[in-house]
Amino acid sequence: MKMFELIKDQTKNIKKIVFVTGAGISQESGISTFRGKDGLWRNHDPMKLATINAFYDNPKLIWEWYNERRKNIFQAHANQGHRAIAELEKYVQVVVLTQNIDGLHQKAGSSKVLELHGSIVKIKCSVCDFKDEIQTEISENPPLCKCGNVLRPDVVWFGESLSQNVWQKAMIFASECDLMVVVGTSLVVSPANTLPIYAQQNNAIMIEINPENTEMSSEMDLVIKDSSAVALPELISLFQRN
Ligand code: BJW
Ligand code: ZN
Repeated sequence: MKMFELIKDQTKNIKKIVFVTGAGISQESGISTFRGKDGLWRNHDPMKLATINAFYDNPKLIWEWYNERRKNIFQAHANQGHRAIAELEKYVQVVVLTQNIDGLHQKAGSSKVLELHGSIVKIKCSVCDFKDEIQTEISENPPLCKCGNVLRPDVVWFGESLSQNVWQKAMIFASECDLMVVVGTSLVVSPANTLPIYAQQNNAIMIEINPENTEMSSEMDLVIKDSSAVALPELISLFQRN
């Protein structure tokens, strides 16, 4: 691909790469994105479902949404995009900062993945400290904790803080990288959408892979307006030739 030639000469100097990924990277694995035309779930706006108030109002509805997503995610396979990122670890230091809860980067073999918004396999009590990981379907709806209160997905909803431990590390990785590749995210949700700013402050090379423009597109050194399953293997091949 012609556009990648622009950074080809610079790949030798790149030691640390950070990928910031969002729902778009898993779109080609059959997992819906949040915004845009395929973002609706049974006429519900995911942006209204992904809140703690929606959960307290109707835990059964929210669990129905997550149960359908669990089923779909558990049978999904990593795609060429996830696999290309995992492959790149053979050549250079790679960290993945993902907003996705689907675990597909890990399935593809990436070893350093920080899950900013939690994970589909994790559940926790809405009241006590109970936490668990469940790799199967959950039949009870809503599932209850031993303490009698409702269990919830251990994911980060609007108005909730990210795990401070995960976020601290994410900021550090972002501010120390030489190249940041922002893939398949609309960059509308904070604080994840501030990660490119930390990389810019370190004068990192900035690349975006997204068929659509985002608010950060004009700040990028290179914008690849293509799907991630097509663009990522091309990008990674530049490092393999070194
Ligand atoms: C392709 C492709 C292909 C397609 N190849 N690309 C007012 C009130 C309260 C809070 C706020 C407020 N104003 C701002 C806030 C903060 C709020 C926020 O940012 N809101 C904005 C919407 C305005 N953020 C938070 O609340 C965060 N917490 C926080 O800030 O704590 C401090 C705080 C405390 C108290 C009050 C206020 C602040 C938490 C955010 C949690 C987000 N959670 C979710 C759900 C996670 C669990 C789950 O998955 O169910 O995270 S929402 C949803 O959005 C999910 C995603 O990770 C996240 C980002 O979406 P993403 O990944 O970018 O997906 P899309 O669909 O938006 O974009 C897909 C992209 O892919 C598109 O660009 C396509 O073009 C592209 N694409 N196909 C490549 N094949
Ligand atoms: Zn409990």
